[in-house]
This record gives sequence, C-alpha cells and structure tokens, in this order.
Amino acid sequence: MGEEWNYVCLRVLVVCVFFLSVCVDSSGVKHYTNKWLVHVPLGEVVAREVARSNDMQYQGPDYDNDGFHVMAKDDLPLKSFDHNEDITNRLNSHSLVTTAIQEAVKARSYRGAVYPRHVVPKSTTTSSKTSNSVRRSHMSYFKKEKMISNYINAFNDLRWPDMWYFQDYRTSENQPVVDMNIVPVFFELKITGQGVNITVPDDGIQWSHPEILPSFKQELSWNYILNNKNITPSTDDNGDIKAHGTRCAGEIIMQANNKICGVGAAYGANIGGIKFLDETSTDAREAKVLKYALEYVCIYSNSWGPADTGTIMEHLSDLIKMSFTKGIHQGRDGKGVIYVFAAGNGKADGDNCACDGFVNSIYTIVIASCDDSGHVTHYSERCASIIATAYSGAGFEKNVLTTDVNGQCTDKHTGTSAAAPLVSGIIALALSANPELTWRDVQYLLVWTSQVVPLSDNFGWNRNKAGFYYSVDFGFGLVNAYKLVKEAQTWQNVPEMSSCGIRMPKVRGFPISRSRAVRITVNSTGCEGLSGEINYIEFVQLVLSMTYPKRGDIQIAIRSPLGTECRVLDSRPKDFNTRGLNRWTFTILAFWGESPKGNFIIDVFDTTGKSSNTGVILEMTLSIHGTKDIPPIYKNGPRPYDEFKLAKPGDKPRFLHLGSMTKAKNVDVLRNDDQRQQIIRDAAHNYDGVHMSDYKESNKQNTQKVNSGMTQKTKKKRLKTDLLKMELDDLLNREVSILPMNPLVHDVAINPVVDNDLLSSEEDPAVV
Ligand SMILES: [Ca+2]
Ligand SMILES: [Ca+2]
Repeated sequence: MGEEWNYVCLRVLVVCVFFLSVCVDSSGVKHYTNKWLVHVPLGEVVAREVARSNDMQYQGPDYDNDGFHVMAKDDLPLKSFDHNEDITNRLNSHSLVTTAIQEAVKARSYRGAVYPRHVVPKSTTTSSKTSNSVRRSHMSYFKKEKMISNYINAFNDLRWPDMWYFQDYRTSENQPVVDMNIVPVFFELKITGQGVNITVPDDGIQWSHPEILPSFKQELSWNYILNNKNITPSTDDNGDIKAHGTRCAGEIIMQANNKICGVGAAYGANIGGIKFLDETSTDAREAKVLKYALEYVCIYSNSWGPADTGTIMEHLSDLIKMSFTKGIHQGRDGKGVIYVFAAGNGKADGDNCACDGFVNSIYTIVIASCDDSGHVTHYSERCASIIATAYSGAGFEKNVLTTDVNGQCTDKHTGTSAAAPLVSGIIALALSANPELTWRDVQYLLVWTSQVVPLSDNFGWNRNKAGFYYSVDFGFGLVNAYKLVKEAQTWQNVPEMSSCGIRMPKVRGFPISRSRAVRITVNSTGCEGLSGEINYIEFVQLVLSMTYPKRGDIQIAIRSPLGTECRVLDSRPKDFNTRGLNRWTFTILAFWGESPKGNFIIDVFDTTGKSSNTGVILEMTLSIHGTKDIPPIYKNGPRPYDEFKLAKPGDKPRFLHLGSMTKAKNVDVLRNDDQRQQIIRDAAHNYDGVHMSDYKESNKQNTQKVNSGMTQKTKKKRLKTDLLKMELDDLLNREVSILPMNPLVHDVAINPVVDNDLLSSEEDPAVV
C-alpha cells in the first residue's frame, strides 16, 4: 500500500478515535469484500471468459440485477480496507464490460434515533415588538390554556388524540392551518389511499401487529438478508426486537376505528416491508431493494441512508442509479415509482444532506422535519435538494405516534425517519385520488401545495423569481395533505422533461484558497434551439471536482440567471477528508419554475478553514432539468400562498410547542442566553458516536463514561473534541444565510467559455 493509503488509514483511525463514530472511510465504506459485480450484457458465457482472463472465479449471474455477474478474487481476504482499484480499473477497461463495482459493506443509519432536544432556535429566545394581523391571531390562539382539537372525535382509536400533527386546534377558520391537514382528505374527499401499494425498506416489519396485519401484503415484502419472505425483525445486541421498520410502517398504515393505537396517513392503502437493513448494507443489496416488486409497488418509503457522521460523502453507485432509472421508467406502468427519502439527522454533527448521494438524485423526494412548534429540529439536515417538510419530534417534546413491536403503540418515534413516512402516506392519498400522476407530477404537487405559514417563524425563506418560496431547511414548506390531494384530483400532467448540459472547460486549474474564493459566471441559453431546450427549470445539478486539503471547509453558493440565491453546501467541521471532491453532484431545487437563460453565478469559498488551505478546480458542469413547454398549472399565474409574514431577527416567536401549553414553567423559551449556550454544549457533547441506539440508553452510557474518570490522554482528546464542539456550536446557532455572495468573495469573476453541447444527464441518459 502506498503512502497515500497509509495516510488515509491514519485519518480513518483518527476520526474513529476522536469522534467514536461508526468506523467508516469518508466514502461510507466499512470494508471491501473480495467480490466484484460486473455488468456483462452479452451473458454468462462471455462473463465467464471475462472472469477467466482476469484470473477471477466466476460465481454466477446476479439474477435480481439484470446483466450483472458476480466474480470473486479468492486469493484476497474476505474483508479488507484495500479497495483494489487496479482490479476494478482492469475490469472496467475490458471491451465487453459496461461497468464493474467492487462489493463494499457500507455503514447505514436509521433516520430515527435522535437525542432529546435541548436546543432552542435563535428566533424563540429573542424578543421584539413586531406584530401583524396573522401574528395576533396566532398568539391569541396559542395563549389559550387548554386547546381542543376540532377532530378529537374523528376516530375511536385510543391514542388518536395524541396524534397532534393530524389535529386542528384552530378556534376560527380565519386562522392558518398548522397541522398536516389530513383529516378533511379522509372525510370530505373520502380518500384513504385505497389501491396504492407502499413498501418500507428497513429492518423488517412486525406484520402480525393488529394495526398492520389487515393491510399487509406479502407480495410487497422480501427479506434480502436471508433471501426469503420472512420479514420479521431480528433482535439487536441487547436482545430487543428491532422496531424501526415497524414504527415507520405504522405511521402509514395504522387501521382506523379499531379502538387501538392511532390512524395511519394512508390507512386504506396496502403495505409491505423489505428487510435489508442490518446496520450495514451493500450496493448490490440496495439496488435490489429499490426495484423490488416493481410491478406492484407505487411508493418506496425510505427512512435510512449513509451514516450521518458529517464525515462521509457517498456517491450513488451505478447499480443504484440503474435501479432508480428502472423504477422511474418502468414502475407504475411507466409513470414512475415514488422514492421518498428522509433528509438525514446529522445536523448536530455538522452533516449536510448535500453530501448524501441518495438525497442528490432527482428521483428521490427528500423530506426534512420540523417540531411541534414549526421550528426546524436540531437534527434535521439542511440542503438544496429538500423538497418538503413534515412534522416529527425531538425526544422530550411531542413525537410521532405509531405502532411498536410486540403489538405495542409508541409516541416516541422521532427523526426525519418519522417525517418521511407521513409524506409517503400523503403521496399515497394523492395517487389514490389520481392514479395518472407521474413521478414528476408528484414533485410539482409538493412544490405547488406545501405551506410556508406553519414554518414562517424560521429564517432563511427566499422567494424565487417564479414565485416559489424555498428554504434549504424545509424545501417548499410543510406538506398539506388536503391541498395536495385536492390539487391532484384535477391535475394535468406536466410536459415532457428536457435536460440541458453546460460544460465549463476553462475552469480547470482555477485556484481557490482560504483567502481567495472562486466566482464562476457561466452563461446559459437553456439549450435554446436544441432538443434539450428548457424554459422552466425543475432541477439544477452542479457537478464539481476540485482538490482541497480539508473537504469539510468547502462551501458553495449559486445564483440563478434571474437573481435567486441559494446556499448549496455548508462547511462540515468533522469532514477532514483530504481528497477534495470527485465529480460530486449537488442538486438544487431553489430555482424551480424559473427560466435558465442568462448567467448562473457559482461561488466556491472557504470561510472556516486554515489560512494555508489551498486547492484547484478540476471540473465543473451544470445540468439543468425542466420543461420546454409551460406546465399547465403555471398558465394561471404564480402559485398562490396563504397570508403570512416571515420572521425577522429579533421577532418574538409566534408558534410555541404544544407541550408548553400545559407545562409553561419548564419551557425552553424561558431560559436566558447563557443557559441556552450551556445546553447546546451539553447536547453537542452527547451526540458523539451514537447513531443506532435509543437516546435513553445513550444518555445512560454517556453518564457512565463521564463517571468512569478520564485519563490524561482522554482529556487531551476531549480538549480537541471540545474545540470541535465550539465549531458545532457556531453551526447550531448560525442563522441561515442564503448566500454570502459578497463580501466573502475576494476574487474577480471569470467568464469561462460556455459549451452548450448536450450533456447526458447525470442520472437519466434516456432523457437526452
Ligand atoms: Ca388504530
Ligand atoms: Ca446525512
């Protein structure tokens, strides 16, 4: 192994020791196997020959992954940190091989385990005198001592009153809706998800639970760990049955009016589960999962992903991309299956969902979470690929009610894990209302109907020039089931998708450092006159390769031709990777509906790193996806919004926690600034190294760790960790600044030659 690899190993070790994180490398790999998945379209005879000529053992076709064959290198160890790039390269250069992937075991996190929230958003701790009519109505409503839901008698299920996110506490119809507005879909529109098949890829489902059993479908279910149909969850190291999948499924499917537990978001739909999550996974396994039972499944509800350590950037492998493409082109009779993904829970670890390959796919619907007061949760990651938000909990406060293993019911489900299934259920209602919706129609519906009002206490909202409000914390807003389904009923399909690529060959070699930011101005015609012509943007994808001594110091912002600004990447204090970015794709939804004609301005900068930081841009391209023709919904003018006023720094909070209504003496809002800082520090300390376990257990362990005393060495480590915590404190407290365009940019703009030749889309070669 070369010196560089030794250095990487040392890095991995350092990261593991200091942060007690899941021990993985910076691309998410725990270890490599001695097997390769090799795509040989000409079949088994040719594949055998490819294996033989590479001195490998042919192990047979991978039946679930079309055209792939398994080849092993028996003289290599079964587990290794060495990625044997030479073998992969040799296979890839073979004329009869499309692509070869070394099978790696990757770390996977549930999006459900978070610590109790101690952190209060800045806006709730400051005061001011601002007021307006909307605000007054909120305050008067929230000042009521005892609130009664308008839907309290809607169902007879025992814990229905605890499902606060489906309740409507308004005392007057003039007040804005601040729940997910789902009950009117059940009763007024009479839609409950009938005919829609949803599967939950996770750690299995206790399907015999009385809240799940009546809607459970075996054909939507498979166990990819043992390759059989038994999806009953396994036990964890403590002998407890794994509950995550059962909890996520319950949110969608809990039976209505059976007097037990609660009511699912699409209780009339069908549910299945794919058991594959074993705290680790492989590309081959996930590729199968994401196209399993494609002839039946409408929605894959995913509350898992790469570990949220803030140290990983995991590309989607070709295998996964091929599954997504297949699901989108062949699923739902060509209308495309719906892939819902949780945004990630790593915010307190400095993670950013722009560094998650699944999140950056245009095919995934990425859901962030807010708490019961409509504030961003302390764990929900931020990025420009988030499309919408759902309620979730944060531990101490109101959480999500759902089924639990052993036939139980729990009100402790949290994380973006709890937010995503609510949206999967609501999308099922829309598909039930209008089965003709395509995967893109569903995205448009979320863009068109998600609400800013319940989230308007947060900073960082920005209205784009097509009239859509967008926030990198929340996407286009809180999902509103009634508005979405109502719109779906009369929705006209959006026009065909176009993709337009812009190369920037002259940016190669452009230097960037701590003191010199790069600003790149690139002219776009929107591929006018070409087959990829776009007049209405959906997604903009920035593909970037660059060198940099600490990857976590790279920050990126972008401005659209019409002047809308968007932060693409925040710094990630824990990411010490030294290799920069290698064709990383960032996906940006903030310019939805705008015209792509004019200058895009891209800033790459570093405001947090060492003064010695220096790197160069190696490659940059923009891919724009959208439509040439006007989507029918745009013809009547910009999207209407309910009245709201966005919070400004210094505003008093308008939305309080539901829990605080009855326990006013203990509300976080009462704490002073010093107390708040201490709480944040304590909370940040507790986040170390825990991803899969329940927060109570983790707190216990942390207490034991502290009580067991520290050696001198531990103290030193702690000091370093504390320094990092200070950076994290900054991160947690930082207001969302949309774009630091000036004054952080120290360099002059460059104007590279623009090559508007069509690029094939990153993910969808079939489009162009
Ligand atoms: Ca029930
Ligand atoms: Ca993440």
